[in-house]
Amino acid sequence: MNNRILIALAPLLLNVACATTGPAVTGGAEPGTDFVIDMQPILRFAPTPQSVSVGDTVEFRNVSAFVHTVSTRPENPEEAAVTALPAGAESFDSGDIPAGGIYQHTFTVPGTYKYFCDPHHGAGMVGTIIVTAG
Ligand SMILES: [Cu+2]
Repeated sequence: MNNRILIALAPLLLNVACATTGPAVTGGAEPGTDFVIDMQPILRFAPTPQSVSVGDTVEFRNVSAFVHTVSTRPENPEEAAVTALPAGAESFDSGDIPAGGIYQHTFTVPGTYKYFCDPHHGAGMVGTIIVTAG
């Protein structure tokens, strides 16, 4: 799969003293990143919705002090309401992303994706990505 998790521990360790504002993910996006979506301290993904093209890689960056996830779980009735995947697209789930960590996903099937943060979707932390062909 194209999913990969890159845990950046350095920003986490460097920002323990300013946890009230959350550590900033420092530096630029990883090579090959086409779009960046932040996981914000106010429990929101931004920007959302985000339009991308087939083959684009999105880097989700946890710029907050909380653990977040980037999840799709159509098989779970409770979470199906905050999940949408185009026909033929496989679900994806980052697992826990610590403060300062990132998660990347490459979108290979066009259509509309709705994803959520596992601990915070009840607070409205949901997002939409629209993938257009070519
Ligand atoms: Cu969250």
